[in-house]
Amino acid sequence: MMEITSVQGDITEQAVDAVVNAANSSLLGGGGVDGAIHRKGGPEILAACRALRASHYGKGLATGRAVATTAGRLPARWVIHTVGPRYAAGEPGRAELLASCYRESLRVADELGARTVAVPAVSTGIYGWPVRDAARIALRTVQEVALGTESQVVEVRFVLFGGEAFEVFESVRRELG
Ligand code: AR6
Repeated sequence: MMEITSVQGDITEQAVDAVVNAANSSLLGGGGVDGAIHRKGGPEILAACRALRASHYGKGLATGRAVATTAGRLPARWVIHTVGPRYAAGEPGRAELLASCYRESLRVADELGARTVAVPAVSTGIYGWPVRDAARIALRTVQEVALGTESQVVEVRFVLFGGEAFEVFESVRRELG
């Protein structure tokens, strides 16, 4: 049984098996969640990302995909890096890519044997996706995964940075039932 929960807080402080990072295709760091994860997790994460680039992702990680590294000094054991799409109104293909971020991240989590996973609101910061729309896509997708697979993951915890984003997620949760 996969439970979907949500909290307001900082994803780098979550005591879970894996945290999902809203990365970019370079995997070499950035601002927002990505910056916070690398800052708090320390250089081991960047070293692992560089190694992944050298071994498997010479051209970078494609949008909608996910890949795991160590979590360095974070309380979590793994960071699952995913690349969200930049928002562009009227391009439905991008919603599918955003959904793919959650599906792929949870698939990787299951492969790792993670039981608890913290996820941010991918694409809703620097990539500009409106929170309510992104929340609908994120929650629907995770609900589908929860119903459709035999995953070892028992908790998917949405971690919303601000009170406003948290309230929007809660209202979408009520809306979706
Ligand atoms: N914990 C939880 N949520 C956070 C945290 C945190 N510590 N910090 C920010 N957020 P963003 P994106 C929220 O910009 O839109 C980077 O440069 C934030 O309020 O982190 O997918 C990457 O390298 C927002 O709601 O990710 C990429 O280049 C959400 O996390 C680009 O940004 C996502 O915001 C990715 O942009």
